[in-house]
Amino acid sequence: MSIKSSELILNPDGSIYHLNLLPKHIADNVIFVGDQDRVERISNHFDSIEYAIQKREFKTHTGLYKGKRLTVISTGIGPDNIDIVLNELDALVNIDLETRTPKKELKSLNIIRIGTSGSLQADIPVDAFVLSSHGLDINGMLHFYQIDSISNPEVEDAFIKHTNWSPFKARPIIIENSRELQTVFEDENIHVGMTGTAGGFYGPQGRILRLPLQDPDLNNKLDNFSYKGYRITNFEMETSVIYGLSKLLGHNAISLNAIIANRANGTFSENPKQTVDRLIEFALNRIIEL
Ligand code: R1P
Repeated sequence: MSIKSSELILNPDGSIYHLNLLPKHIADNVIFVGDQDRVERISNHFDSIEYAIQKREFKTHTGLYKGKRLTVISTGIGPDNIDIVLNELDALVNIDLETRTPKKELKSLNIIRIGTSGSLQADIPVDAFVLSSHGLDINGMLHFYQIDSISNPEVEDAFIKHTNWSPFKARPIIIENSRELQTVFEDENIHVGMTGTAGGFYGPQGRILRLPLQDPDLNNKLDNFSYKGYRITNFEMETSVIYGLSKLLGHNAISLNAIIANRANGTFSENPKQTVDRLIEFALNRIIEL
């Protein structure tokens, strides 16, 4: 059965709706960044760029880095955009866009997020790097999918109990990274831990400007939660959904974050750009091992 044009939307040139890409435009190794301007900061390192396009916040450059074909794409901010980017990238490789039917042989992409994030631990300072062992999903988008195969009820129940999680908020989900990709990117200088993924920047991450919070103590509870040797290291807005949708769709994902704020001691990096540039260089040097 072919997928209807209201569900799999293609542009007049046959490209996928939001990303504006054809299957030939993407490499098997895909870097995700939040910020559109970070795309150039990565592709500036490329030997050559074969394709560049942007629609809304989704900017894509595909090219060669030290002879390896890479795509870098900006996702914009938040879990909702990851739903678009991952479903459309998967459609480009795993759905025949002409017959509108899923392919028999499915392809697995390697997806590497290079992001920015706030540390929740006093001993993970600004300008450090974190590799996410797990995504701790507290935003709820993944509940619209069948997630039994990727959730970890034992640790989720422990987290719900530890935080006295409100039943009015979506049930937290804890999803593992690609252990295979972790072996490529782990390094003695990189902290490894669970990354909390929130559906907003202020209230959902415990920031108070003028509005009171449902649970003002949540960040402290996150800070002192641990499970089987893992603790919650940092907060951002994409990792859990990248991990969740990648696992459901059969792709491998890893998330690397530059720590630009420390929420435990209230500090902010004096040179976040330089820190992100260091993480980009680190990640590119490891990506060529894939
Ligand atoms: C918020 O300022 C944004 O920055 C972080 C958060 O996850 C969110 O997307 O990541 P990026 O710098 O990759 O966008």
